[in-house]
Amino acid sequence: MTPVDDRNLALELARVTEAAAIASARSMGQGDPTYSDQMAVSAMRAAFDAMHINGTVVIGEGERDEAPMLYIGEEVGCRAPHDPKMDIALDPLEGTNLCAYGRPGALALIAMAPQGCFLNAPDIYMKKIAAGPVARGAIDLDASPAENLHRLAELKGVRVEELTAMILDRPRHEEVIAAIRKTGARIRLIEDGDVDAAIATCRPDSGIDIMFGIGGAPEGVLAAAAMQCLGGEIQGRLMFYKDEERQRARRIMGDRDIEALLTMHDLAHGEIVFAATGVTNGSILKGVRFFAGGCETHSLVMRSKSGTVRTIEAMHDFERKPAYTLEG
Ligand code: VTB
Ligand code: MG
Ligand code: MG
Repeated sequence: MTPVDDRNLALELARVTEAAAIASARSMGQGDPTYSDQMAVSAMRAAFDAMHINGTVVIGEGERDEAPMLYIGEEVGCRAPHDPKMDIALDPLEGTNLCAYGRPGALALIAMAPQGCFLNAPDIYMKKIAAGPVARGAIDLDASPAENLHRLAELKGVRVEELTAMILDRPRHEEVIAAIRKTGARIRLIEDGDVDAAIATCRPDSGIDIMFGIGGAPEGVLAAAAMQCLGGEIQGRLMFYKDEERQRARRIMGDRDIEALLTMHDLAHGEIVFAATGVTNGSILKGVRFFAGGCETHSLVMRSKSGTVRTIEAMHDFERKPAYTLEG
């Protein structure tokens, strides 16, 4: 892929996340997560058709027999003979409940890289830790929350009490939360959306310093792709609660040690392009805002090679873009 292609593709990718965000944002607050997800998936699927890539979904909506669109292994894009072969990790609506109940942090997400750059992660849980650029090489999934927080405070030149950790509000996190509280660090508990949380650790204006906890493994790959562009660090380890999950991991991960600590490089590497569009207001991006005849979207577009991080505020005109309307 030439550098020019790569750069253009990054912008094209934002058009695809915008389409998914606009479609799902219309369902905000309807209380129907499945419907919100369907809106995002079908809009994203349709928008891919215009992209000049030979894409293969590697992190997607599920196995072929359980997901009608954007399933793992599905080929997307124009797929002309000269179009670049790309692997795609996506989550058309990360935080379906957030969108369905109008809560902050829902995103439409896509990462793209040359073949073989994303971990084929099964759709199970992953324990994760993530922090921004100053923490590169300094956080450790196997160390205690206290140790990680003290290291980070030192690197940031602040007191531990001045750090903010973001973590999914789940009973499974009771112990970690107690350990963080003991250090005096501040906590923001979230209902869903740990990709948003991981990205937030890399954005100085988010007020979030570190993310802990167990969330989805596919979301771990997406977060790693984003963090390769942003310069932060994430580590993960697959969590197995059932034997069937181990078997599934072995099947899709081949020779890899399924219990091993997964570095950011293991999760995602190579020349990654990443795009995210806010569906509901979040810690990094504003959500979709509708007005007469159109809407406004906020997206993040970035490439790991250049490290350029663009925020794109776009105005969409429904008259000239009927695909974005309820009728289209
Ligand atoms: C995780 C997290 C996501 O759902 O997958 C979580 O990574 C699932 O955890 O951001 P539960 O089964 O406890 O809900 C999200 O929060 C939303 O997709
Ligand atoms: Mg999803
Ligand atoms: Mg998700």
